[in-house]
Amino acid sequence: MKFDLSHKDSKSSARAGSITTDHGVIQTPIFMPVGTAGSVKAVHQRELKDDIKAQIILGNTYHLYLRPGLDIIGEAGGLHKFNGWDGPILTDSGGYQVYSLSGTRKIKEDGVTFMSHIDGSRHTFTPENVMDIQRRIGADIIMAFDECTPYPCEYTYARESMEMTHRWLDRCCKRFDETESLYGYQQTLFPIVQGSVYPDLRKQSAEAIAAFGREGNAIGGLSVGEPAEKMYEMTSLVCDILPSDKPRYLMGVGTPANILECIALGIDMFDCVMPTRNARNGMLFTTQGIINIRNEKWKNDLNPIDPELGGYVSTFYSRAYLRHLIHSKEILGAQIASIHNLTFYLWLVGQAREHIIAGDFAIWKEKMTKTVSQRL
Ligand code: PRF
Repeated sequence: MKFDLSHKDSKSSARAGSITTDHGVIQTPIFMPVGTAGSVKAVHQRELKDDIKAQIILGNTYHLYLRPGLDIIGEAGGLHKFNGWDGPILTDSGGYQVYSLSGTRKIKEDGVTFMSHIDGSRHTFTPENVMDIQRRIGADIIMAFDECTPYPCEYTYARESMEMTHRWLDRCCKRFDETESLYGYQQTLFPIVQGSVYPDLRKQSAEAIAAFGREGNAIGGLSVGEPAEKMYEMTSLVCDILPSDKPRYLMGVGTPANILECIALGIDMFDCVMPTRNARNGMLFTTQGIINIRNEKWKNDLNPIDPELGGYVSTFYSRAYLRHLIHSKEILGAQIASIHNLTFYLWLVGQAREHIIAGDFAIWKEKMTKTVSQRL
């Protein structure tokens, strides 16, 4: 993997760059659509590439390991071959899903024992086997095994958890470095900063993570229910410590406004289920603001979903038709709304990038934040 920074904004910490992987180049800042179980829900791979212009997608270790399992993914030649997405892929480590999805789980120094949310079977994730599993899934960027602390979180718990995440990282790096890619292309490991909302812990964690000297770094444990101001404060503090010549990935963030703010703080990569999950419930992000397409207001609106955005579904289908589909629980409604929202998210980070390059990012960001946050 190679990271090149091409532009730095003079009035904020925003930057534009590119990440080169063996499956293609990613232009940053970037948003990564979430493909939990090897599929971005309701969107097929050609739409991801041609309509949405996704440059990298996410997969989840937890889900893929439980179903369909590693044997078939391995037999296919890795996740790219299995799901037909030949661009870059990043897999999350399970360090978040294990806590949010599996019912009973036991966290110990060695690892986490949990029950599958699918059939209740018992499994253990350790830093070592999570590296092996991600080697087998075959993502270009794989994530360290961490504990994402909840919010709120007692200081002592947050400190002990962070320290364990650092010890786990040491084990992840050792295992990763003594193993090789199974499919002939490079993989890289990103560590994850934790520390809840405590500035001293975040500082400690960022320094510890930076010292590992990996090719990119992530920030976890945010967007878990804390006020947005806290998230920005922690992100800012951590970005100031993480090396500027490596990509910074803020995990699980966020709304369009969150993304613009965090680009200004120096984040290069984002992922979030919001554009796809909210699409299925009728919440649309547009260039003019937020639309709840279920509202009566759109019943007779035959205008395109978002004429300004461009892209096939956003300019071809009307608001009234999409409203009808969502109300009728038609599968097509979820498809159109998901493609639209993801197209918008990719457009937003693409615009941010252009304005960083043009040198007017700060002014553009203030205006765009207001526009995209307003409810129509
Ligand atoms: N850790 C991991 N994945 C994550 C998070 C984390 O803290 C978050 C927090 N927003 C989202 N996804 N491994």
